[in-house]
Amino acid sequence: MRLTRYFLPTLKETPAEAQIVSHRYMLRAGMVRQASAGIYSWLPLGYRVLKKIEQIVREEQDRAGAVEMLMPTIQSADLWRVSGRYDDYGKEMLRIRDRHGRDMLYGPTNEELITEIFRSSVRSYRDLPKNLYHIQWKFRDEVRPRFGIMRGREFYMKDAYSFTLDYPSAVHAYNQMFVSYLRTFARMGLQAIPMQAETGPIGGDLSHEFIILAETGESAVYCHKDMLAFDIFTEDVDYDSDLQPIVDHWTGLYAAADEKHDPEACPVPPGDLVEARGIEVGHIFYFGAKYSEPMGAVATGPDGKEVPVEMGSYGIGVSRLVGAIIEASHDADGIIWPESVAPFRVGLINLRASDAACVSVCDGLYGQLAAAGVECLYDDSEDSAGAKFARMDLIGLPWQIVVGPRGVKAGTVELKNRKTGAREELTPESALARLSA
Ligand code: 5CA
Repeated sequence: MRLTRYFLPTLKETPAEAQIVSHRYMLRAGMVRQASAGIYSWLPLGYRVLKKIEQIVREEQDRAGAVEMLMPTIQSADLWRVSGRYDDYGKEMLRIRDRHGRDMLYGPTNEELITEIFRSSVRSYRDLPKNLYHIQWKFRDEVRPRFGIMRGREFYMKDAYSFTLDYPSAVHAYNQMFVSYLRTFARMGLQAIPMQAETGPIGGDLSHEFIILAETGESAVYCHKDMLAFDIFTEDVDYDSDLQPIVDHWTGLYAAADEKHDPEACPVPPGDLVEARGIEVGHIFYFGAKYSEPMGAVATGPDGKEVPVEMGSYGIGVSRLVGAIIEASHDADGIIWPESVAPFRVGLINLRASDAACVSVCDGLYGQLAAAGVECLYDDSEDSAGAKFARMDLIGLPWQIVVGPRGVKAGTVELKNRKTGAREELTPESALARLSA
């Protein structure tokens, strides 16, 4: 993509309303623009990152055996009356009345709707287990939307719902999501710590939040210090095998989110307890028959008896992850994207857009990178060298290729690694070979 054709409205000044670094950099890097409180437009650069994260989430859900579908954002209030949550959800739910006077709502989550779909189609244990998910916008009328997309009112979530016949298979479905979450966050370069959690309006009695430690995190969290030294989880897993040993390993040491932490009952000696702040990027729940019972979602078991199905739900904050990754990976100059979610892999800077030799080298590299399938943002603008360097550092692409008149004369370009800052002079061909590898 040529910068002169792109839309990258970067800001020089730090917007006054942004209190945390991810919000500041997302605004400055032209990734999002606030439409109204807690509601954002995703500008091209931010949208590319959102899509990359979404794709990793999708691949790992699919790998774990979940099946993708899409439910609407607007739901009928009727189903929520049956589950009892139409009243329970309170002011966080955005309620809408259609032209016929029917009560509708903008979905804050989808337990009711998926249970309704399930109950009308599945009758027998032979159709179980199932795990259905979608990646869809949600709306929660948060009292205090803040920190940009981190706590939005409209936000993008992956939510999966498992249906099983009995408790052991429900635990297996829970474990599948637990393990897939470890892999999902690891692929984004994040160390996510599973912590015991309260279930709030979703309900149930088994629940873990996946937390990224960050000073700016909204949640106070507590964990055994040895958890911080766990290697991030990248193993290839057979999701049909017994996953309990992996889950036991990750839940063997104490880790709890604020509402679940009881200082009196905490088993960790004070010297070993880390008190920190964290960002909740995922939350998984097992809630048995909480929805299937009142909504009549039943299946017949091998013994011919009808029972309400066992359910769990599993959320990932896809849009929140964009901010969480920035909180975990940045420096004073800007964002440092992990390769897996970077909006482009390479930023190609032409230091002298008016110089025919520089243009020729850049155009050549740009064409060859495209041919090799390497995503490249090509700064072909007339801006000053300083402005170009600052912008490229701010938007945080993993690699920069800098092409200037002096190097071009000597037959070289400069390759810079955004994360380490390491720079190397090499021929355009070698730079290309390195990035295409
Ligand atoms: N139905 C369940 C699981 S699918 C559910 O809704 N869980 S949740 O309430 O915990 O939300 C799932 C994830 O969405 C959270 O872990 C968080 O990462 C993200 N999330 C929740 N509220 C917001 C918000 N206001 N802004 C951005 N992300 C949010």
